[in-house]
Amino acid sequence: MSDCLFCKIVAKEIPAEIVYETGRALAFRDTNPQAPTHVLVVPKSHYTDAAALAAADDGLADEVLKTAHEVAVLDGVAEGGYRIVLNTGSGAGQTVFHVHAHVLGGRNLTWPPG
Ligand code: DGP
Repeated sequence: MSDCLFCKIVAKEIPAEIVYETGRALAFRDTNPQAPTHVLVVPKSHYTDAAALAAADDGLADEVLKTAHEVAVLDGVAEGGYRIVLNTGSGAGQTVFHVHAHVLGGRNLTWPPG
């Protein structure tokens, strides 16, 4: 999508600190980090939200999830515990409508989130 921020990051039209990449997923650091590790994992193709990604039913959601776990391992937060968050819809705080998994770790994460 031409006007999508994360599509532009995938296309390298907008810079981002990329930490990991697979054939169909890209991981880059969030510009407004909420934890020492705060990385966003996106499918390289455009899906609006988690529901649309799940409906694609082609293994892409699985690849995004596995990439999120790999990011936690690479950033050294997997053993201490980390969180994967997919805000889905504006009512849940989604502000960028290209599905993305937040990978958060490196501090004590409380529950429930606000
Ligand atoms: P959400 O609220 O779940 O839609 O999360 C969107 C996240 O995207 C938010 O944590 C901030 C991050 N973000 C917004 N603009 C940019 C950007 O231009 N680059 C990067 N790396 N992250 C961004």
